[in-house]
Amino acid sequence: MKTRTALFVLAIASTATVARPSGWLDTFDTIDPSWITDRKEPAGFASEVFDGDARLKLSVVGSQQSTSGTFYFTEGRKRAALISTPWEVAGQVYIDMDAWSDKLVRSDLWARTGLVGNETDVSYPILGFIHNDPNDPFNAGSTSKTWRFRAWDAEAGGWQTLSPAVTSGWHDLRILGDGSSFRYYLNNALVYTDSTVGSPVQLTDVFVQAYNFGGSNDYSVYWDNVRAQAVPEPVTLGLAAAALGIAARRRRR
Ligand SMILES: [Ca+2]
Ligand SMILES: [Ca+2]
Repeated sequence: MKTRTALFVLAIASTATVARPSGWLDTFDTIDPSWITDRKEPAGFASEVFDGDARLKLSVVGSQQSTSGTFYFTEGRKRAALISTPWEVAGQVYIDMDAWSDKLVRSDLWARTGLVGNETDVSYPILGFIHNDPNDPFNAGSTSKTWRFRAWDAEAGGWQTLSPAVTSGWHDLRILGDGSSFRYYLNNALVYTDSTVGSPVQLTDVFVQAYNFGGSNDYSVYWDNVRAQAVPEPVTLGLAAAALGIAARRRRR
């Protein structure tokens, strides 16, 4: 009877894991209509074959820079992803340091946590890269431009420059929200932990954004395999393990 009780607990725990929303993975074979403009529509948000596969090509045209203020210099789209904690937002971005050596470039993967339609306690975890001169950010001709990976932590003062050096090629970006922190991973290595994440921390949206520096500074960035998904709940797994342990002990008696 007690073994049955333990197995029942296990069944409940397993069900809880399975019943969590599974999220989505976007391979950009086409552009899903769920992607909607955020801040300002970029010059291009299209599916294009690049490096052997269909990718998202996000294009910015300097002459189309917004006249409504710097807030709208950020251009891109967002897609809803309603997933309770713990969640994971990830994607791959291609960086071409040679092609962009004379360009100002910035593109990021964003997440939004909080309640839908309510900005109270909202957080925007962001992971991306930039190429510009931090002391002369809109000057493409500056000889002091640098490449940086960055994470956004509002409570820590904004952009945090990450230690890994930028290299050309594909990079895996991942943000993990576990309820008490946002953990940032670059190419599967933990590079930043934000422990001031507010509450609630339910994931609501995922964004792919670029920045319009104006002038004649046009560029396109390729993204692929952008995804939002629930990750296994450690507490639930712990419950399941405990139930298994109880069942095993009962059987031994
Ligand atoms: Ca693809
Ligand atoms: Ca924070």
